[in-house]
Amino acid sequence: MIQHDILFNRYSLNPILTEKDWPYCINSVFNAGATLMPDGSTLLLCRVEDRRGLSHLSAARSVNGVNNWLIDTEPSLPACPEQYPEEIWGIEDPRITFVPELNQYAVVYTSYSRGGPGVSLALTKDFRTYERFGVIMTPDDKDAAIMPRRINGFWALIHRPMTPLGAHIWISYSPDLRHWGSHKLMLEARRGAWWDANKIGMSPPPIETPRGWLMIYHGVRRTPSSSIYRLGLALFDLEQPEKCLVRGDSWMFAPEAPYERQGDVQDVVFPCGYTIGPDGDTINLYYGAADSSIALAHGSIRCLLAWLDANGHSEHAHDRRQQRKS
Ligand code: BMA
Repeated sequence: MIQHDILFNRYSLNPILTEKDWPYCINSVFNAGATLMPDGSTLLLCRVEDRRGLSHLSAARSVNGVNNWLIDTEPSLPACPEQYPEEIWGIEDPRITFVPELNQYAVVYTSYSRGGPGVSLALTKDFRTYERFGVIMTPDDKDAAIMPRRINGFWALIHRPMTPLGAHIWISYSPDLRHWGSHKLMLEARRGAWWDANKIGMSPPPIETPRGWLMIYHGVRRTPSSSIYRLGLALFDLEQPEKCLVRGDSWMFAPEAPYERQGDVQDVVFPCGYTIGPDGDTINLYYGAADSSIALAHGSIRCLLAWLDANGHSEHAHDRRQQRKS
């Protein structure tokens, strides 16, 4: 039997953070944004769901990014519905991008409004105080991150608006991080029986490589009993990121371990962040498991690109094959 490639190796002591680690009473912790701090330590900005069902964000810090987490004793980014009514039902799923031009971290998160989930932005230097920008993409929209540098003079935001025809990944541009336009479709959900049919979304922010922006995205397969959240790969042009260069056919990471298969929401792996090791190649991927805990898996940028070469197609080639089949 031919084995499938293993691109991410799970840390043997997963999950690395659960509700039991929390210094205050919560329901669950999952879907954390991640970044390296200037002192080399790892910061996770965790989605923490309280026992009303509403989420806020709290930081957990670790010297080695694996254990001995120092966790905020109170929410570091609570929802603030008095000032931002769109946060009435909490804030979720942060993606962190360090932006050298601003010398700040851009945190893009889902704000859960009465009108559905929208995309909000805050800037921070230290994950203790934040400058909030409020909603930058109206509902129904989520799975968003700012790119770390301007593209042709404009800031770029990757996001996932819902449309009646499906949930696809878009990119939008802004001169000032507040006004967004030039919306472009970046990656479409496939259709039919595919693992990533109908609903996809960017997972962590894209990784800049010499060959292009490498994106880990999730595909949601609806089944008669529930949904399965799996991960795939795509590569985009460095200066024209809406242009997909290669997209993998099969998924490359999926719920398999018990803590990914069972929890508040079964069969979910949902990474919102990663850090890159000192070798410039190792990816430490932090992912929410079954909406109940945070787990860690290790991969290699070089191996992901080689896998894409062997298992991917240019979107145009894919269209041609689909046309031939139909
Ligand atoms: C998605 C997001 C994630 C969640 C996942 C599985 O739509 O809301 O926060 O982890 O569903 O429930």
